[in-house]
Amino acid sequence: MISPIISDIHAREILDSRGNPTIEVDIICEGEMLGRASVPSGASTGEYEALELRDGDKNRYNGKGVLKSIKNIHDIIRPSLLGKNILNQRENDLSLIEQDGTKDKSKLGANSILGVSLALAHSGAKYCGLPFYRYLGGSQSFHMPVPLMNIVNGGQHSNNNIDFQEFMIVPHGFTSFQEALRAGVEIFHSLKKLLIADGLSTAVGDEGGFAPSLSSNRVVIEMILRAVENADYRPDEQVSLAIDVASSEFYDSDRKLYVLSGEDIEQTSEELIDIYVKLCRHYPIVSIEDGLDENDWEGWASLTKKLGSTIQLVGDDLLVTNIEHLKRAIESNVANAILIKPNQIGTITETMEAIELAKRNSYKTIISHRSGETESTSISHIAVASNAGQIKTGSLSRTDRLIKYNELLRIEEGLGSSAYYPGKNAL
Ligand code: 2PG
Ligand code: MG
Repeated sequence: MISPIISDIHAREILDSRGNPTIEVDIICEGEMLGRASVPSGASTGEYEALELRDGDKNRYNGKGVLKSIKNIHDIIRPSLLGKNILNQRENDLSLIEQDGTKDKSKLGANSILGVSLALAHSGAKYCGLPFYRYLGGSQSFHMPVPLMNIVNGGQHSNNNIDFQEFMIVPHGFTSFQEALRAGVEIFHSLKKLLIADGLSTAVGDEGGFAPSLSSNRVVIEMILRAVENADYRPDEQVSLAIDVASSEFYDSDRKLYVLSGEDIEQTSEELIDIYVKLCRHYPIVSIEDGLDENDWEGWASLTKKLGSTIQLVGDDLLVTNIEHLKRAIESNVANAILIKPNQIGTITETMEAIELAKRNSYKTIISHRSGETESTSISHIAVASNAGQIKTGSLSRTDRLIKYNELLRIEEGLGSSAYYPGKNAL
């Protein structure tokens, strides 16, 4: 039997779904590669996310190379972990955090650290002969996540004129993940037919959702609801809607105004909140993410007061998977759900801590991909391991997105009769 002692660590530069370089790390024990992991990358990143280290050398990959990050892994992280036990995940993660020593992991790069942390976790699972979710979560991991599927892409993820970044369908009225996924796929194809009938583009954006030029956010919502009905599903009862506004991308912080250029309007926080209240009154919206800017805590408190008891209000750029930000939100009654992105914080240990803190305080948890993804299925496993309840991993096209759904199908099959699809209870 192989020993769980690290004998080598090897990192390489690979490419993500947008064709940008990213990190992949192998953990080697006794000459055998036990665990491999890669790191995703965001486009609409939060100001307070841990730092993604890139080379800045314009002669390679437009400055986006990650050779510095790889050098940090080989020269600094590798020597410190050689001889350590892969099973001591927390201890190893804490030593990485300590070695970096900065608040935002800017010395070694959060991408370097996460690559190693995740690869260690994968090697632990392999060593124990367990599926990754089982190794991470233990015997009581059995909740399949409700998917928030981003079928229309706007904002930073496309070149169209839609201000809100993501329009998602939430298939909650089903008894298994498999059936929920099928509904999502059928609605996606039904939407495609509507777009074609209206002479609109069916080209897709970064997360595999359609990116047509439509005149307003309302028009997008109405079209999606028609697609739901045409696919023979009942809006609200079976399938609801979720939106990621990603409003920091269009917030003018000097003038304290949200500039919705697609709709040609400028709104204060309160005016934008009013728009959300009206949208929620008219449409079956169950979740709004980053409805206000990451620094607009006053606006967020007001938004939470107005809508927090009826829908899910998700902090992504606002909370950046960081327990310090989450604690502030809990203390000031801001948001009621957190988006969990491992690369916003940099280790698997801190990721699990953020989920834990959220749950203890009745905040909902949504495990999330990034708009730039790899063939990794880690987040599918993290979602089940933590019984998170929800996952956000894009649309129903493009393998970088579907690979996560396909892995969830396998996990559900593996769980057999113990699998539980929480549906609305997860929201
Ligand atoms: C988001 C994400 C993922 P990005 O804003 O929630 O959908 O986008 O990875 O570009 O930050
Ligand atoms: Mg977001």
